[in-house]
Amino acid sequence: MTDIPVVVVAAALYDSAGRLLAARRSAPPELAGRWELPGGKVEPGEPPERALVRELREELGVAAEPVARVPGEWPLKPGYVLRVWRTRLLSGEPEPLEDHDALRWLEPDEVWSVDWLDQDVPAVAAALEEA
Ligand code: 9L3
Ligand code: MG
Repeated sequence: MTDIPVVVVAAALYDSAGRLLAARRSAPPELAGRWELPGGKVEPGEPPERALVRELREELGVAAEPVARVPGEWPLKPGYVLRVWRTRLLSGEPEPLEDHDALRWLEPDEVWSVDWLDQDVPAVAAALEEA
């Protein structure tokens, strides 16, 4: 057992039109159907921003660049915390390659129209404040 939480990194990913990407989880069953900021776990020794770039390539097939950390940290299941970066899409059109079954680009007035994971609600709100 360790006290050090596993960091889960996620992207507030914006396109050039200023729309925010939401991704619908396909697993695990208790989270499936809910929407999240895409991302995943940092591997041991991996810099978090590199982990974020890797996760977006694996999950969505895109190249993206973290621009700024969103201040704050949000608890997930025990032993896990969520950190978020405002992230810019560099190339590629996101596709749900892994762990998701739908993607949506949200206009600013649509951001609260999807059923975000409870854990992601404060993170999305904080990302919008930084916009
Ligand atoms: N999680 C919550 N919000 C997010 C992300 C990317 C992840 N925006 C939670 C879901 C899982 C855990 O973190 O319980 C690990 O995420 P993943 O590796 O299954 O994406
Ligand atoms: Mg993931």
